[in-house]
Amino acid sequence: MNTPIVWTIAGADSSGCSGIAADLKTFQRFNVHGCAVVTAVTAQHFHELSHIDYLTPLTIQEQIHILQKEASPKAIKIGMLGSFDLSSFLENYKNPVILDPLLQASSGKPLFASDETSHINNLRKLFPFIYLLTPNIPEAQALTNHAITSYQDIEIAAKKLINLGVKNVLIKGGHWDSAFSQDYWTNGREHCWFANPRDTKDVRGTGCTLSSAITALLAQDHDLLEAITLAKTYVNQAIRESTKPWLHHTHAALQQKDLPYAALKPFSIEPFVCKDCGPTPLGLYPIVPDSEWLARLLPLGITTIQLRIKNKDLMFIEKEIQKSITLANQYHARLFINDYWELAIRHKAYGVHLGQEDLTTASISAIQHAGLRLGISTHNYYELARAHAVRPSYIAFGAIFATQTKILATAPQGIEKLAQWQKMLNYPVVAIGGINQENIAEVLKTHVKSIALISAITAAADPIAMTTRLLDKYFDAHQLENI
Ligand code: TZP
Ligand code: MG
Repeated sequence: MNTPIVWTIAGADSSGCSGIAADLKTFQRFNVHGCAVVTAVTAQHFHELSHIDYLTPLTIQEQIHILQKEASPKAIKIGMLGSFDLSSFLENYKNPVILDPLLQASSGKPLFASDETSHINNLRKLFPFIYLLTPNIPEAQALTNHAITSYQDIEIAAKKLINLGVKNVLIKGGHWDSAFSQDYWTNGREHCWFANPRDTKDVRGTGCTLSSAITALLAQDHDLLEAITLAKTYVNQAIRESTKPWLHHTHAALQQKDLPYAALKPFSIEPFVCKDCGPTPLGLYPIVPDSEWLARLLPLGITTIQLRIKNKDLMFIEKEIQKSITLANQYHARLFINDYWELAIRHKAYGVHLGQEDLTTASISAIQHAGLRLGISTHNYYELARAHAVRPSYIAFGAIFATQTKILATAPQGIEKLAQWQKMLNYPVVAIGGINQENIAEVLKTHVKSIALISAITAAADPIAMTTRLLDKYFDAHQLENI
């Protein structure tokens, strides 16, 4: 694999907790090669900074100049800059630049050479070249001249920073006094809150690590929201596993407990947890377009099924939902209604299945409070964080393989990633997309307990024989697992 090169332009921290040291450890963890342009040397132990020596513009310029000759970066992270003027270099640089606009060390010492106003003006000059700015709340206040005392103030400050020229801003609320540590992202058109229960541990280097993890992930062509989600999960894990003043940089697999909740609104309390689907795994999970299919499949021993009707009039849909609920009840099967959550509530279906686009339009709390189960489709970690914020009854993940049934926005996920998600998540995972009689055994080897299928059943020459065969394969795999 081609290892991307990334740069950090930042200060050296003798304690090894933050600055270049944190950035290089993070780059290593995310499998990118990190080059370091040192702007300053700081004398620090874990809790105190005693001295800063800002390197001369010539020394900084020469590091950049020689690196440009054979280590051109796929992304750049900028931390402590002193008073060095990077604008003429950034003007000609086209890949993503992440600026972590440091103003103070954790110990409170200023991290700039000039007075604060000229330092802020120097940073602002760079804004038009910045893909992502990652200030904490005091930095966002100083950069915008806007006091922040509420979530709304954070949104206003972010907007101001966008108007000052940065393409994206992530304001880190980690230093705020609330039950959740919440970061706010916006590009001026869309926005998202990333929330985690606050960890009060006093560890250093979290900000540097977050911005360098995002940098590494962008260099690997992840989109920004995916990069933020993964970087936050990593930092949460590194904080949680730390027993020292420094972060525990680790290659350990990501865990659900470190995943942020991602939502359009900030959190004040833990999200409501959806009703679960009971102790019996969801199993083979056909997705069908009408009630006749339920009549055909339920007698075969199918215990979970989804009614997914697209492009039909509402009268037809409501009738089909009613018929399907009656059938499902008759066979004690778990019926999920795709999209039509209001009808599902009205007619007391077992559950609702929603896609990501529905998360903003459906009333999730109405579904939850009516006691219906809720399944959510996901295709990446950001979507997983969005789904996690509504604590669903299951997570559908796909498409595992190429499929003709749906035009996919993303490449097939593959078996390996499915296995990772199955390990990482406490939610029941439903594998979907391109699964059929040839590959179902391979999918079941990941230990997923539910397989959703459309065309393998609905486009089969003999759907009943096919469903029976797929059920046999499902139970064979589970018996093997239970031996
Ligand atoms: N979501 C992800 S892939 C997919 C959906 C609805 C289609 C699955 O259909 P098939 O025919 O089982 O590949
Ligand atoms: Mg939908």
